[in-house]
Amino acid sequence: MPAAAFLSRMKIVVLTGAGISAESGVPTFRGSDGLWEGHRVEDVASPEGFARDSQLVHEFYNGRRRKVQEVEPNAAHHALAKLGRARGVDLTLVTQNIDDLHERAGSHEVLHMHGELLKARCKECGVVVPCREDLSRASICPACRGIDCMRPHVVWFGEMPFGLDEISAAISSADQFVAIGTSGRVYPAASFVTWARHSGVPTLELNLEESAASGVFHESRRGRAGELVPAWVE
Ligand code: BV8
Repeated sequence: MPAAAFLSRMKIVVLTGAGISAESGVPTFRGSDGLWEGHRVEDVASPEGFARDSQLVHEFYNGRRRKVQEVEPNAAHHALAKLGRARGVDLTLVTQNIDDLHERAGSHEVLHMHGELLKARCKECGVVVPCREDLSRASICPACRGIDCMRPHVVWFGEMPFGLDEISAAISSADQFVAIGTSGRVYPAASFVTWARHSGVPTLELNLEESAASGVFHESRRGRAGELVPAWVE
């Protein structure tokens, strides 16, 4: 193999879910009753729910936005930031999470396929702005000056996730696909391991419990992300 090939970087795609932020104190979604912090998904994480009662939805996200600003990244976030800086690695970090803990641990170019809690978007003009405060019906768009038109910049059920083409291209040409802290219940993220297998890419799952996708992975390790991820990165 030509010398340059030995110098080529290993292409790794990592998908993270709520489990990687659990040890930071951010609640996961796996309520056995299928509720999200006591709310039906349809009521707080869908365009229909927002159209029905935007104040309820704002309050749901305002509480999560305040919480996320009180917590810190954990060892798993820091280990992935270290992996992203490793000379021999070309890391594509995709997250289902809407918190900013990967960035605060030092990761760059994080692909938030379900959007970002600390950003807001105008329904009328589409502008996306940083958002660390509570949103409400009274929120005014700083660009078009519209009222009651700001929404959380997150992907609700029935909405198209961000970056799917980029994610698909990265997975199909990866040397390894790794999922961390995800139950494999939400699509299309839950399909990524299948996309990887169809491309002959080795797959690894790091998760506290068996997930809906565990059987699809070549290898599945059980444990807390705060232990498994630093050990894997080492
Ligand atoms: C779309 C942002 C298409 C908002 C989120 C029927 C069958 C199949 C699919 C569907 C269907 N009906 C509808 C669909 C599609 C739907 C879907 O998948 N529904 C599910 C419920 C069946 N998907 C969509 O609607 C998506 N869009 O399909 O669009 C389309 C096509 C054309 C045109 C237009 C559209 C959009 C989905 C995005 C929804 N938004 N988030 C917000 O956060 O408020 S989803 C949200 O929930 C998260 O982002 C995440 O994706 C998901 C939760 O999953 P996890 O992250 O895995 O978290 P969870 O709590 O479930 O699991 C945590 C895991 O960690 C557990 O396994 C646990 O054991 C582990 N863990 C816990 N602690 C630790 C740990 N692991 C390690 N260490 C620890 N310490």
